Formats: sequence, structure tokens, C-alpha cells
Amino acid sequence: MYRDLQSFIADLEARRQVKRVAVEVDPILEIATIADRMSKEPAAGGAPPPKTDPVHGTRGGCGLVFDKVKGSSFPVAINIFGSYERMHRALGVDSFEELADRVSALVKPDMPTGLLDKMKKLPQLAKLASFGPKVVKRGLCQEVVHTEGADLLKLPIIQCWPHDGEAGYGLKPADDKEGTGRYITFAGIYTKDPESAERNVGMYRVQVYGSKLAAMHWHMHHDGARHFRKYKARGERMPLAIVLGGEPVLPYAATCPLPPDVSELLFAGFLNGGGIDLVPCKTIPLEVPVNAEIVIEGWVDIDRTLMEGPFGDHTGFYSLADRYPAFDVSAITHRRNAVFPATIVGKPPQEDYYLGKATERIFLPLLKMIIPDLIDYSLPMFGAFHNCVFIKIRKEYPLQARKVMSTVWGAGQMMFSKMIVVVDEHVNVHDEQDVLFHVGANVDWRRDTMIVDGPCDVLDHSTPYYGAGAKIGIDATRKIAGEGVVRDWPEELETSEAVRQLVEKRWSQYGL
Ligand SMILES: Cc1cc2nc3c(=O)[nH]c(=O)nc-3n(C[C@H](O)[C@H](O)[C@H](O)COP(=O)(O)O)c2cc1C
Ligand SMILES: [Mn+2]
Repeated sequence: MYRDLQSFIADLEARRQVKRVAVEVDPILEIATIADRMSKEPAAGGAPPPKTDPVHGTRGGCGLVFDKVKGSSFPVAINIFGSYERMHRALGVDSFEELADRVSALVKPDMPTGLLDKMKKLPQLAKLASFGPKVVKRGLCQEVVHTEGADLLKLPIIQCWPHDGEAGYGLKPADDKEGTGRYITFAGIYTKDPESAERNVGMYRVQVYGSKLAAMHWHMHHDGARHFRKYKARGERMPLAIVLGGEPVLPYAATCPLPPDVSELLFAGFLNGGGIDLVPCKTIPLEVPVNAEIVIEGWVDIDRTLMEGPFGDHTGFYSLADRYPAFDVSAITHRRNAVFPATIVGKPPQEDYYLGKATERIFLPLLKMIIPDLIDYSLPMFGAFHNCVFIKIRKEYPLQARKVMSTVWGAGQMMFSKMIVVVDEHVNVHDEQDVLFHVGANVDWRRDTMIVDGPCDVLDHSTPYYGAGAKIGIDATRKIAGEGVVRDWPEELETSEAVRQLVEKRWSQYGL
């Protein structure tokens, strides 16, 4: 495992999967445009795509480090995690399935009953405890400390898309000149529940307004927002740290849809094979990873909001401006020679695609626990995570697909799935063509679809209300009695196994 972002970058550089750009580049639009183009290139390193993503799994180009960024002394790293191979390396595995296996071993539902079983389980549980974070006295991330002199504008914070932060764009009033178009895009946001003291880490974008002023864009369904509501109810200002860099498992853990109060830091320690070391912040009562590159400390104002956005988002559209809490910087600490990590989101595939695919694979065993009839699933690239899920089931009784859809819409962040397509066991959910073929062939729109109302992704601009709208379930399985009017259902074409084998054996004899 890598101890920090820089050792990860150095290893990738040696493998020619990170390239350095020596000429000066502009943090406003230029870096993002290069990264966007790079993320659509064939992946450096040439590793074959995983079986679960044969068509789209070949892209990602290489990671980039811009050594000379206009207006800042810090280099910018971007697209570092943006391919299957780089993401695997960040998590220390050859495939995400390895982690899925480790997760399922951990959460196995067969709780021990006998004493002997209990004792057998102990080492495993003790091991889990050893993955928890440890607080130490000193840390690299505080080699340099700025308090009074802390200045966000000295960091190479990028602007991703032309209308980002633009006053007068969409819902943003024309006289709202306060915000810049610059966003911190690849940070872990560290907060603590004021009641339970439980830590949370989430990846939320941060818009920059000035040297010491920013806005926190957490969605209302996310844990940062939940913590914020608690501070607000108590009438207390909220300490918050923005953490850039650290162990390469951290950005993934920050995006992972863990249930509330399941600690991202414990999960990161589990992925890392050992607990993450933390150091107390200089000006706020929080702890942050010692191996981070840069840490921005400060307080969220519970009474003041800023007009945040617009921002070119992973939906492929701008998310429009809205009011989000203001954040006042109290300190910026960093290691000497720190590297500033960033990412750009937009039309897929980009760096976040691989973070999402890691979650898709790692959560398969967990999803199977609540949906035993689920065999496999896929979040196809065109769906940008929330727009589409393909689900494969072993169908045994009528309207089973609808039961599965309802469970998916009740499962954590899967509730946002705007379209669920359920297919039979023989269909490849990792092949859009195969899935859509069965939708086309097997679906009667009136009988085999259901539209439900519910919470939707707040980034979805098509919903009639903010974060609320309709979702569709499409049952593309073979229909059986009890599912409405079903006439005789024909068999799908397949040649006989004997002849298939004969042709296989004789293929070379045909002279083709
Ligand atoms: C690149 C990237 C950017 C993201 N930006 C945001 C954001 O600005 N606001 C937000 O609420 N979630 C954002 N997310 C999603 C959250 O990080 C993710 O849902 C996470 O599970 C939230 O954790 P939480 O449940 O602990 O809040 C982003 C994810 C990625 C990969
Ligand atoms: Mn969380």
C-alpha cells in the first residue's frame, strides 16, 4: 500500500502511468480541458479491461502532474485515479472483486452461536478494531502552518467549466459577484457529529469566494449536511477540515456510500490494511490524516449562506446555483513541497467513473445480502451513476422483478436510481447491447413498467421538484403466469449444444 499521494504518483510515474507537464498552464479551464481530453484516451499501461467492463474499461489515459501552474507555487495532480489499473493500485488489489470478497467475509450474516464459534470469530473482530484511526502528535501535513496569512487564492484551485460560478447564469443573480469559478474538487471533507462525536468524511466540492471564504456544497441526503443540521439546531458553529491527499485509499473512502455512522476512516483503514494516522488540527477540534498534502481548517457559519454554483457536474450539465453554507478559513497547513490534487467531472468517462465502478463491485455482496435473488448488477457508463441500473436476477416467482426494484429504491444511495432494468440470469448486465436487446424484445410498456415517486438525485435537472420526482422500473425478464396477460412465450434462439461443439471442433477445417 502507498503511504501518501506522492509515493503513489512516483510509482505510477515509474510505470509511465503519470506524466509531468513542465510548461506553464492556467488553472482556469486549461488544466481541466487537458484532463477531460486525457480521460477519454486509451489507458496508459495497456492492462486488459476487467471482464465486467469490456467495452468502456480500456480508457483513462494517464495521470497528470502540472509542475508549473500560473499564480501558484504548488503543482496540480489530476486524473491520477482515472483508469481501472490506477484505481486498482490505489486500493492495493488486482481487481475490485478481491475487496468484495474481503467485505463479504467481514459482514457474513452467519453470526456465531456457540462459544467455540464466538472464539473463532474473535481474531477477525479484533483485526477490524486495528483498522481504526490512531491519533498521533505530529504530522507531515503540518510542516508549514499558516493562520493569519492563510490564503486560498495561493493554492492552484482550478476552474473546470466556462460558466462555473458565473454571476447571472441560470438562477444566480447578476449582482452576485462574490464567488469565483474556482472549486476544490478532490478533497475529503472531515466533520464530527456534535452528539456522538462520530467522524464523517465525504467528498464534496468547495467553491472559493476569497482568501478565507468558501461554500460547502453537500447534498441534503449526505452526512456532512446531516452533521450541519445538528450544529445548527444546537446553535453552535461547525468545525470542518478540507483534506487534500493522504493515503490513496482516502479519496475512494470519501466517495463510498457507507451508511450514516459507518466510519469512512475505519473503512479506509480496512482498505489500507492498517489504521490511518491522524494529527490534531491547529485551530479546530478535529483530527486529520498526517500524510495529507494540504489541510484547510475552518468553521462553517450556521447563519450565513452563499450563492453557490453554477458548476459543471458529473451529469454532463451545469448544476444551477443555490444557497449553501459559508465556510471561514482559520488555517491552511501543508507539507513542504505539497502537491495539490484535483479532478474534473463532466460527461463520462472521467476519473469519478472508476471510483463509482469500485463501489459497484465492492458493494455487490452487500446488495446480495438484502436482495438474495440478485446475481449481478451494473451501473452503465451512460447513466452517470444515478440514471440507470441493470440488474440480473434468478427469476422464480411472478412480479419478482418489482420486488427487487422496490428493494433497490430502498437501499441507501441506490434510492436515486432513475431507471432500473431487470433481466434474467442469462443476460450480460455488463453489455448494454445485450440488456437493451432484452428490453426491446421482452417488454410490454403498459404491463412491464412501473413508475414510482420518490427522492431523486439533487443534481437531476429533469425532476419537477428539487431532489424529488419519478423513477421507472422496467421488467425485461421472461414473463410468467401471474404477471398480467401472458400469451405463449417463445424460447430465445440458441443452437443445440452438440452442434455448437461440433462446429467449434471443426472450425479450422472449414477454411474460414
Ligand atoms: C468527484 C466527486 C465529487 C462529488 N461531489 C459531491 C458534492 O459536491 N456534494 C455532495 O454532496 N456529494 C458529492 N459527491 C458524492 C459523495 O462524495 C458521496 O455520495 C459520498 O458517499 C457521500 O458521503 P457521506 O454519505 O458520508 O456524506 C461527489 C463524488 C465524487 C466522486
Ligand atoms: Mn458518511
